[in-house]
Amino acid sequence: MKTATQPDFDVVVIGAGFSGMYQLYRLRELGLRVKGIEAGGGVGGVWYWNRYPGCRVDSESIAYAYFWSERLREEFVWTEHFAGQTEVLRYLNRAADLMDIRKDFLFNNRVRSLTWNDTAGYWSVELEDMGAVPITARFVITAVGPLSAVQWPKFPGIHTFNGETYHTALWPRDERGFGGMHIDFTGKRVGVVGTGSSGTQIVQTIGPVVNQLVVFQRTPNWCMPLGNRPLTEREREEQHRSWPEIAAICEKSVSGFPHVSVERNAVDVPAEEREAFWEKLYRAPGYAFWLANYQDIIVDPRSNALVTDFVARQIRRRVKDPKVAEKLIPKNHGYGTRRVPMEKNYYEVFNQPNVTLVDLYDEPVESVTTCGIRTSRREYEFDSIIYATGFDAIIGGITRLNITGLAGRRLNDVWAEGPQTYLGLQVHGFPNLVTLVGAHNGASFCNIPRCSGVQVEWITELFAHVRDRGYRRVEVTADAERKWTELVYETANMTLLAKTASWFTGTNQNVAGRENFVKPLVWAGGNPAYRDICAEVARSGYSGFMFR
Ligand code: NA7
Repeated sequence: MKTATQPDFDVVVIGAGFSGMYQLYRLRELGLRVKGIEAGGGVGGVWYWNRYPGCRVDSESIAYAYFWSERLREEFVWTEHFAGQTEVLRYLNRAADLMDIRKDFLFNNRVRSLTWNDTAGYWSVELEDMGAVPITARFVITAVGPLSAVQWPKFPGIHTFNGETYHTALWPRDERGFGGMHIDFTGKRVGVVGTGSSGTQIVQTIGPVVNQLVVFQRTPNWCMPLGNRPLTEREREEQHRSWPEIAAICEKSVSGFPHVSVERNAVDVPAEEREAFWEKLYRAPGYAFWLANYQDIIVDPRSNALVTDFVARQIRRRVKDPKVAEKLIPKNHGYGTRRVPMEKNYYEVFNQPNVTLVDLYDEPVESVTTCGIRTSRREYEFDSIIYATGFDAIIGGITRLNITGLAGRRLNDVWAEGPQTYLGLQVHGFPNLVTLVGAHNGASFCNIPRCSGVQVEWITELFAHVRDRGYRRVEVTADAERKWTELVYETANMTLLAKTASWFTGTNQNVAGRENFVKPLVWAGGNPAYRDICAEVARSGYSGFMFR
């Protein structure tokens, strides 16, 4: 029987995605009593839920993986340079087998609230499916990922539509495997709302088979060719042979991907040379154009204007109708300042006669009707509507946990003006709570499997420190939090990202009060710098942390 000061578990980890699974595994190895809670019916996190047609990773498969597991790297066969969702989820399931992790997770259960009990010195974790009895844990680690709080638009009448309604992030599952349920859109009239990464992938996938497609676009994005193709046996062998070099590039690159920027400024390069370089880069796979470009393209507005002009010309070249091309070209932000969706023939879909692009700035949605979507101009009738309207990114996954810390303070109130954290890992006044891949931390604007792995190791060291010294409580000082938050802003402000409305800066038209919010939610100072800072904090005996 548990006593008032003896919680059920040492640590509860919320989320069984890339980071949560590995974190739980490492803490279990330390000998801690651990429990995982996962809303989905299986492991995989974002790859469990997002099973829409065309869903695929935009990072090189081999580097979108657990770097720590040589065995997985050796045995898992990636079939494409950029794996599809089914393959990524299969990979994560194999990783779960190897870590023997499922036995420690409670699946199909969502956390309703987290409440700090200061007298007992532990967290009460209230679950949706556990009646009135919460479980208790000395520590809680949220590993909910930046993209888990699904959002729907607040269109009047959204529930009245008589046809089929889908959300990309809640796609029906095919219970026999790892993919989504096959839904035959052939010959159907389909509306897609949203043109982020998910919208782009779904539009290019179903565009060629539907009878009629209407794409409702609010903010256009600077989409880039992904350059995916099957991996040949020889390429696979080559990747394995050169793994140490690939890993070393990811280690030193700003973003944890196998792309490193060129140490020259675009403004200093002669126009002809620059143009030739960009032509070549535009055809290179993955994030090369974004991340292996000149070092100043998202720092110096003059360079950004040059690169933006180049990409706009590509869109004009690919889209036949100049009016449609202009609608697809972003006017309110430069290239690379928001997440760049990766595509294959996305722009060409708009050359098809059965595809219509609706610019929601010109023609806002008034309501969803029983037959389709009514805008300020007309009603569009559909058999199916697909919402690719994304997430309340970074903040939503954490605030939806309804966290109450010391003295009854709610995290949602503390963060009302934007997150405040120390290292993006802890919040003052919320003892023993760790936000893995949370706001302000180095893994959220990075190759998450790679960067979260580094963070998991750091947190594991912290827990070893706590265990070895018999501490029961870890919290951060207000001063450390203030300084870190300032540094996050300062660092991000050196880039154009910080000045652009996007999910990196918390802007969200669907959340009251965040419509015009533009504050950096991510550490934009690069992965190596973040790693060094964390290492230095550990070396100093965890400055900024208080232990008891
Ligand atoms: P994103 O990138 O957040 O895209 C969501 C899209 O939905 C985006 O185009 C939004 O336009 C649009 N949206 C959201 N709400 C509305 C409403 N109310 N009306 C019309 N349009 C709306 O989510 P994704 O799922 O595509 O991708 C998320 C991440 O996953 C991506 O960045 C990758 O890292 C992988 P807006 O831009 O807000 O004007």
